[in-house]
Amino acid sequence: MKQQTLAPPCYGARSSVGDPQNWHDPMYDPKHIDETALLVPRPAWADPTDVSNEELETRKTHVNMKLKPLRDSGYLCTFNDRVGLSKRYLNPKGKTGITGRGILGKFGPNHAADVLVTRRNTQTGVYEALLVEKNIEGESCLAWPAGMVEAGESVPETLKRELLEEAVAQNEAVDLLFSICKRGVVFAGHVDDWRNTDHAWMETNAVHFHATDMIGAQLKLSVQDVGEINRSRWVDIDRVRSMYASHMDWLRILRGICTGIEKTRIARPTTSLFISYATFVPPNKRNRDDESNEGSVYSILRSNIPRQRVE
Ligand code: RP5
Repeated sequence: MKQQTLAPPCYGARSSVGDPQNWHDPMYDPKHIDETALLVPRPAWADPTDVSNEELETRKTHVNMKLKPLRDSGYLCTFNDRVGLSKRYLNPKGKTGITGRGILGKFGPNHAADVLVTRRNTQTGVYEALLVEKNIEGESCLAWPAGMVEAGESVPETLKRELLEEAVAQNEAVDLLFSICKRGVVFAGHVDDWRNTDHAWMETNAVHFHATDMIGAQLKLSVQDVGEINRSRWVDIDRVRSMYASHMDWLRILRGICTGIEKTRIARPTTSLFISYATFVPPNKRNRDDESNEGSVYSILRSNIPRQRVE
């Protein structure tokens, strides 16, 4: 996983993790990194360093695609770290080699929203994803437009704000995209982000919108957030090989979904493009294990984008 092998340069190399789920491993000797604690004055998005578990326990985390209070998640554990035994909320995907928050703002889950827009290129017939080239330490990395859910914001609000900041200009096509092109939640849960630590991790809602031919043609590429994004562009969905954090996993899911859209389009060309995701999930894949996986596309019909606040 990236959260055990990659790290922003300011973290240096991560300590060895061993069995990621064995928090009581006596050999585990993680580094403590809390860059956020050094910021003066403390930014509004950051927890105070002494935030208590009592304060964290009511915050929401994803368990099997559903938001639950941290206190009901089972992530609280007595952790054997270098300063002795302490009770902490721990990264649900296991040890990372780093304690503290790293460069994340909140202890526990840090909530984001990712907007996954696809279209059919009417000239080539190819299915395309609306991606950004994210500036990561001076290098361009392909990613879906995305960002943190800000205080007081709902996930749908974040999705639209981030799409407009990172990928397209506001016009009627954007409003139509959000009002009539929403297909479903492709993923909701923990993200394999290189900033994650044992005590702070990214979670997201990755929501898919498939633009009709007309809306897809009318979306105008534009980047406001030029500090973080080098450019936005439509990319052939079959030609992407690697992406930021867990983004490639969602693109792979959408390849299957676009195949389903194409089959429906050819079979019933005059009907609406709306089809259910379940239509193209192979029945042999729909077993109980898949359904219990966090973020599984197979649970899509049971999930909604949360309108409630995530914290
Ligand atoms: C990832 O970080 C999420 O999937 C999302 O794409 C992104 C949000 O963080 P920022 O890019 O806004 O810092 O984990």
